[in-house]
Amino acid sequence: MSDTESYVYRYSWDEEDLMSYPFKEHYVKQPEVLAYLEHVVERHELRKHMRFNTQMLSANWTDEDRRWHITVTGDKVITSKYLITGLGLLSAKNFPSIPGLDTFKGDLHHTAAWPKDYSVAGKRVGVIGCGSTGVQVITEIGRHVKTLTCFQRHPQYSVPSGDQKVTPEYRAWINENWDDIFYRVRHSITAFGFKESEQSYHDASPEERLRVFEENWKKGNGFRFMFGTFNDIATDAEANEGACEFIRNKIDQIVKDPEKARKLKPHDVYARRPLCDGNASNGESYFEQFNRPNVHIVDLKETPIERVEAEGVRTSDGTLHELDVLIFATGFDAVEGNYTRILIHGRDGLSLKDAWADSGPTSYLGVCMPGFPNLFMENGPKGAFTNQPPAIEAQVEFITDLIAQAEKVGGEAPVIEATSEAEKEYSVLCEKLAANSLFWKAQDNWIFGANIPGKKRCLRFYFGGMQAYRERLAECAADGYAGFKPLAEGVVGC
Ligand code: NA7
Repeated sequence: MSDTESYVYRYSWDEEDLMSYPFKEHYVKQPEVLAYLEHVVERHELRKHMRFNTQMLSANWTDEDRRWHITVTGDKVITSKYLITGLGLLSAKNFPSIPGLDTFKGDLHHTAAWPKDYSVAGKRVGVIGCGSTGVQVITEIGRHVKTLTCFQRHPQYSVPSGDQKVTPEYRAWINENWDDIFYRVRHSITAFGFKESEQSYHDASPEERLRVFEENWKKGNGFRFMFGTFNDIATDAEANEGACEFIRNKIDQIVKDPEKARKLKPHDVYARRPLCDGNASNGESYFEQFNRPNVHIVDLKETPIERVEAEGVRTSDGTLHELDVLIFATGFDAVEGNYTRILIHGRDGLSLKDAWADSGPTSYLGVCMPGFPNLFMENGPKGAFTNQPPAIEAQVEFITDLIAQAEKVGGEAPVIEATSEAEKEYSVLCEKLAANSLFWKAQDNWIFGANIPGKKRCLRFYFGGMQAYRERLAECAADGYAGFKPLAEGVVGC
């Protein structure tokens, strides 16, 4: 389930389609996301431009012909002037290596490669990972399985999603307000479509704080709880702790077994990717699942996993958690994961992997890399930490205009390349913006590359928000594409 409201988890540029394409619930589920994309492809006759079952193996830039030479499966080489990658921010699976995994007799599944029609009903199920995905899985399956053992490393500040059916009145309101909705998306921090709070936690009385938290808990959504309650939850320690305390109290109120509640309560700063529960069709929340006698929580900080055995998972206290199925909700080798798996060589044979080895994954404006001319990354490192479709649209618009300008003034074979200085300045800006946020204090997660052993620990996003990110792109264009080298012929950059 996407935790962005359905109406802003879509393309903004086809108004007729915005008005007519249906969505049943406040949040779209995977089959609906796929159906929507297929619909857009059909509607705009895009399939003829697509080539399926074709894996990109390598891409090499050559200065001689100013072209990318892209090798794909079947030993075919495609030559192109520009290479635009859409490799996905969260798509290379993180499958942690746990001793004994290959000895497990049951079924092993990663949530990112869920087998169609596989049922967990009546089985003894283990879930490793309680992030966005784990929380959704646990909320959904608790009532169907024989036992559910949740292996949790970090407890989470999860709030209800507030998912519900879209009523005709709600849909009519959306259709009457598309312009305002997308204006708000583009001029906000999160681009989630809700009204972000302009009030400081410090300007509210204790009663008002409680009222606002309660109201937003009822409305649901993690991003709304973080950015729709008060404007300083993500930046001010005291405001943040106010939100944490509210959620911890909720956990105490909901979870009847005090031992389970203790394990489920986070005490660190609320500054990881904000979570919300799934859409349990019986209306139950994530924390309510733990009132079921068949749902157990294992705190991996107290009792880490020692190994996987034929019959299940053995933790350090000697307990064997017997399982038929082990689900890995362990996330992704995020952001650069797919880039470093492919051999992308820029100028002088430099690979993207090597270019990022010391600095960690970086870019100019989340889109371009010095040394890699005419390569444009959709959702590259240091793109906006926001609802993704609007961030992708902003990048598509920027890349399209930049290429159009190059084609206009750059002669037969324009070369568009960011400067190292621009990339460095942009990285410093990203770090400054993140350092103003409490996210900087909670670096032990995928946003900083800390979820995978051996990954460079560093910032992977632009934290200035959607409006500022769009402004940054617009300023670059208005300044004659500042930060790009002058084109070989004509001038795009300055
Ligand atoms: P996340 O958010 O990276 O969550 C992965 C979870 O798996 C998280 O709870 C991790 O614990 C846990 N994890 C990862 N490796 C291990 C090991 N080795 N042992 C135990 N637990 C582990 O991935 P999601 O798929 O939930 O969500 C990714 C994004 O997709 C999400 O942010 C949305 O933007 C959409 P941790 O909390 O790090 O201690």
